[in-house]
Amino acid sequence: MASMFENSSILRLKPLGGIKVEVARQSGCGTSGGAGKSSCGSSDGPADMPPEIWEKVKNHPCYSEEAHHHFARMHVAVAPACNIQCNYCNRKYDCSNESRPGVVSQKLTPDQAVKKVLAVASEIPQMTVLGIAGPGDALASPQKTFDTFRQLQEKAPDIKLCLSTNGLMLPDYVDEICKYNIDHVTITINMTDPEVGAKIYPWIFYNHKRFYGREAAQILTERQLLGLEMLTARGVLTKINSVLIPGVNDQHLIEVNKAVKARGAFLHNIMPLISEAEHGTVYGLAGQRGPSAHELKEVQDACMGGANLMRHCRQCRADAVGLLGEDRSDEFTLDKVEQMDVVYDLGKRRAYQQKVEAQREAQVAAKKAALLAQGVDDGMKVLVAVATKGNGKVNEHFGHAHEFQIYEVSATGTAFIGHRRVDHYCQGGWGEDDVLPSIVTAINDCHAVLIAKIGACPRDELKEAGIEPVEKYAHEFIENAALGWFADYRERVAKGEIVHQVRGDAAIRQGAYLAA
Ligand code: CLF
Ligand code: SF4
Repeated sequence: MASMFENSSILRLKPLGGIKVEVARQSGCGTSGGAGKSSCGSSDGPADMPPEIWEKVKNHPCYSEEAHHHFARMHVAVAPACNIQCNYCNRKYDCSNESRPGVVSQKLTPDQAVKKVLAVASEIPQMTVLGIAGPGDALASPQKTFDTFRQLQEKAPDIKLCLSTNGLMLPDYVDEICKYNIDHVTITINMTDPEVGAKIYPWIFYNHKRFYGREAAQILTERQLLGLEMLTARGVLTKINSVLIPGVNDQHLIEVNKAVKARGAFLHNIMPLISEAEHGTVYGLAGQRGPSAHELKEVQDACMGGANLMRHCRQCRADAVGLLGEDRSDEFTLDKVEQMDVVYDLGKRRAYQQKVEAQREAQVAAKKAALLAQGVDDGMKVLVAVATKGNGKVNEHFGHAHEFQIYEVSATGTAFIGHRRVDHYCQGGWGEDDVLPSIVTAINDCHAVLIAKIGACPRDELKEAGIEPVEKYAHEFIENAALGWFADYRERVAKGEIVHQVRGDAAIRQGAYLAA
């Protein structure tokens, strides 16, 4: 057998450049690196990216922050095998309540997967993206993966196809990816330095041989970066997922961000390590901790100005169905799908998408009007927490929220900066008092919480903690509501009715919650 280096792509890295790299660089939503531009998905849409790129991302809930309020994705678990070992992965562990990559309840054949996708598409017109993200690696089971994509391209041509891979086999399948119009590919890249990689990957299986430690990491990083370059050259949008592992790759991810930007990555999604002993992973058993939200934000902020950052990832299961942050996979188990009367109604799906378009236009107009009302920018910036159940509106009751979305607001605009998961306060008719302090802690760096409704008890407790509960903007668009509240807040400060206080990030520093 030829040596690894003869066979590998290591020595064949082509120089960067080419028209597609240029497109990606220009197009990213937010290359400016300012706080308001860090996350993909400006609702301004085509104004800040070429129309052909907007067309690809506008209905993709992961590639557009704004789209994730309106559109759903689903994953089908057709790819059980993997060709590398990550120290944070254990696919044997399964729990239907667990939400993290690699976890699934049912593995599917391509035919079963296609049936399920059509069933979901007929029930959920907002499902616009089908992803294959495991539970192993999509390209370690290429026949199953591409058979699924091939069938779907024929039977559901309006659904965007999305693939997630560790990148080891990516260079070998770029042609196949393009053949099936897979417009979006995610590569998990946790390092570009094999010394760091050796602490994350004990082994890889490549060219019929197992490689260990530094050598394994060297092959992996070179294959990943080559695959990224090849996709960029073919005009496929790529997102890089990186798992932030404190003490292992936290500082190094800044280098990773630069390396992937240089190769045309569209987005960089830095996610916190999920690590618990009961998951049975190497890291979990060794006591390797995940990052606090503050540590995560610090690394994300340090990457500003590089590849555009995604901050709204919910670290989905490999069989997730629904809007990001919700999981409706229970409604579409195989036995339920078998009983369903599936009608793939393209007209119904298009009508939903047109409705969203109209809503988006209204949302942009409302935001513009709210910005005009802000007056001079005096540099004041605050965070607000928002309870929403979708459609980009403040439309969730405080007690029903299982997460709060956090927006930074200033006179120049709003920026989504993350979400905070919480336990439900409302337990079917009564409030769970034990839960309230943890919710207050989770959002205690915010000046206000915008909700559709709130009861007297949590209202008082929030006020006591200096967080203003605001129902006034119920069912309004989030950005409009946040800007409206902010204008009112500044006016009260200007009139001397209240004193503006800079709220600290004590909760974040305590690591009281994670961003995902
Ligand atoms: Fe799935 Fe991934 Fe496609 Fe999205 S998820 S394959 S790009 S359709 Fe999205 Fe889920 Fe985060 Fe992935 S929220 S884990 S980034
Ligand atoms: Fe697990 Fe994915 Fe890593 Fe494979 S590449 S070991 S499936 S996390």
